[in-house]
Amino acid sequence: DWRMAGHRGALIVLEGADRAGKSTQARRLVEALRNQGYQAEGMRFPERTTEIGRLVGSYLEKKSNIEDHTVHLLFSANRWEHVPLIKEKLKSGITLVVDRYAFSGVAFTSSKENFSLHWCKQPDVGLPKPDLVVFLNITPEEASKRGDYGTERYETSDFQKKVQKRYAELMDDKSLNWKVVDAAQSMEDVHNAIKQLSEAIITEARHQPVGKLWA
Ligand code: NYM
Ligand code: MG
Repeated sequence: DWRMAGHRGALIVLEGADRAGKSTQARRLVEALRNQGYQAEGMRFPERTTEIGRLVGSYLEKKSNIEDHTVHLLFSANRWEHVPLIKEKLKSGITLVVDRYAFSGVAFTSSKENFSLHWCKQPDVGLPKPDLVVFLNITPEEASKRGDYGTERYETSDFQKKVQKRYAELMDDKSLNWKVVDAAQSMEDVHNAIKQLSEAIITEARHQPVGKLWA
């Protein structure tokens, strides 16, 4: 069966501002793909359980302060430390559904004063390139209807508006397979849209080598 061993899995990333529904949709996608007979696993960044991840987690929870450039590099290092695992999984035929990736790294840091998009991208150059980046698009107004933001760093509507603009700039890069999904639709409709995009890319990616991001 074409879903079985011998082909690599696809690298699928979900991006979007806070409250767009990424984590819920990532979970549902993994579940749906498995039900269709694909091998699929979830992954998220930041992955707060490693040593680097704990530093980042405590920064986000405002339990520590880390200089802005430094924390940007730690977010990136948290992805790089997972690259051997990512490559291994893809090679063994597992499709990875990743909740945030380098695009979050760039969109968030470059929303701070005096950080260029160019500088922010550099540490992540060469990471495994996603076969598909789904952008869950939600306006700040719709996001605010979903209740208050949390209390972590960056969770204010002013900052989130800047983040949205940076994502828009990143989506101008046509070397990446960006797909925008309207996240204001029902959870079911969003899920079906993502599932359809994902199944198509799994078929397309299986005979192609994994690319290098921004390289
Ligand atoms: N974030 C996430 C960054 O600032 N840089 C990064 O590289 C990544 C992956 O962390 N507000 C920010 C975006 C989020 C926060 O994400 C934590 P989550 O998905 O709520 O755990
Ligand atoms: Mg969050």
